[in-house]
Amino acid sequence: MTSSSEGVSKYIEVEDDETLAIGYYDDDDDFDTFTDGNLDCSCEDGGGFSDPLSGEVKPRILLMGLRRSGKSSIQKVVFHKMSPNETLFLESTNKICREDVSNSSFVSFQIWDFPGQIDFFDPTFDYEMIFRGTGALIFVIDSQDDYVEALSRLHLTVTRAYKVNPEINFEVFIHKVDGLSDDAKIEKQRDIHKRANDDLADAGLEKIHLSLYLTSIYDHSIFEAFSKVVQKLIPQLPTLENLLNIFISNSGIEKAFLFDVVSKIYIATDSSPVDMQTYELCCDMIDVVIDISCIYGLTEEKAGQPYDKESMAIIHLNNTTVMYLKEVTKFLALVCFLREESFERKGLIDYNFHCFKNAIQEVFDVRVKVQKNRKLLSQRRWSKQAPMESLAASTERRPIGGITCQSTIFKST
Ligand SMILES: Nc1nc2c(ncn2[C@@H]2O[C@H](COP(=O)(O)OP(=O)(O)O)[C@@H](O)[C@H]2O)c(=O)[nH]1
Ligand SMILES: [Mg+2]
Repeated sequence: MTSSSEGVSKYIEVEDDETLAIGYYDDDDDFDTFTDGNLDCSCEDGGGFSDPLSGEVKPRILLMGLRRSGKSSIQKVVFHKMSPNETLFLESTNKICREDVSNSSFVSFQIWDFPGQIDFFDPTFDYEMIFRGTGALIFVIDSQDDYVEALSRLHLTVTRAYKVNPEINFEVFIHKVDGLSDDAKIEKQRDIHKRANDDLADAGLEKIHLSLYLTSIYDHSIFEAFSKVVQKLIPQLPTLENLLNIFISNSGIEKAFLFDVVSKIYIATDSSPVDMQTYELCCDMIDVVIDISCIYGLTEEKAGQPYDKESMAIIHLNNTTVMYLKEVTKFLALVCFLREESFERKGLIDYNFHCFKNAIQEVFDVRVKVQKNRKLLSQRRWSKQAPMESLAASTERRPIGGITCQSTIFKST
């Protein structure tokens, strides 16, 4: 193990950005969620579009597109562990399915699965209300089908949504690409991108940015695409990336991912590029850990979780690379790639990991502080009796300002 005296100490600052933190998380998502939260994946039908009075809702991710394009399959495969083949038997969706996904402190949103398409001219359908609280709109296009109608629907949906809420991230999944050759995939993506952008330009809306992804439920592409969509909704993403960068550069690690174990969405990675193979290996490693743990780790007498504080795994690949998985929180895992010679300094890596974990905790603490402060403000705002002076006083007592992780010292050799 490398002694701390040789180490280069680094202090990192975690800035709390109040404006970014606002509006993304539910009020009742408190510290418990970080340590002892429960997976909440209840499904309900389309009623209850209205936001709670507090105005604080999880960001919405809308799944839209023509019928049979694969929307429900995507949701079932990513969030319900349905096997891709089982989606063949999915019944068509006839009402909006709303689902809360609160796997961890950083992965918290609602997914709305739409039946076919919205009829924007139906007066009983309040699409303005839906778009107002939306963080991301995923438009699914079946790449194995003729996509002319899908493109005109995409244009209509995006332009309507943009008028209501210009902050929405527009994500286009060119889906079911499993049947296409690599060349055909690239060509389809280019063609759809060009046509969709031309349509927007004709309408004078070239400032709308569409992000395109090639996806299929039969490989990891759908998880990777969803990871990118979710990351855009995590206000703390730059801080998490920064922490990962510092962690890997001081530990001799080549690549690190912070994974939400339940959904296999990676919520952050360091700033080096991600290649699909590495991501797939991480997903496989998580599956191995959970499967082995479920089969051999749990006993009937001793109830427990397949993933807990003790969870860790080391896999030596035949190309002198080591994969190292460690538990960060009940729902998050860090998966690292490093060379065998770097892994000899495991003590240093573990020490730095300990610092990294503490820093994540501090980022979360700030978020909780911001939320509590906002909850207080919101309660006061709604209470007519509350005098303005006491509101100001309470804000002063509970400042939202940034914190400095002075305790976080990463070491390197
Ligand atoms: N080949 C292929 N088929 C898919 C994929 N995703 C979904 N499907 C199939 O597409 C059909 C329609 O899916 P569904 O989720 O019901 O579509 P929805 O109407 O948009 O919700 C089902 O038979 C799925 O098995 C994919 O990635 N590849
Ligand atoms: Mg459906």
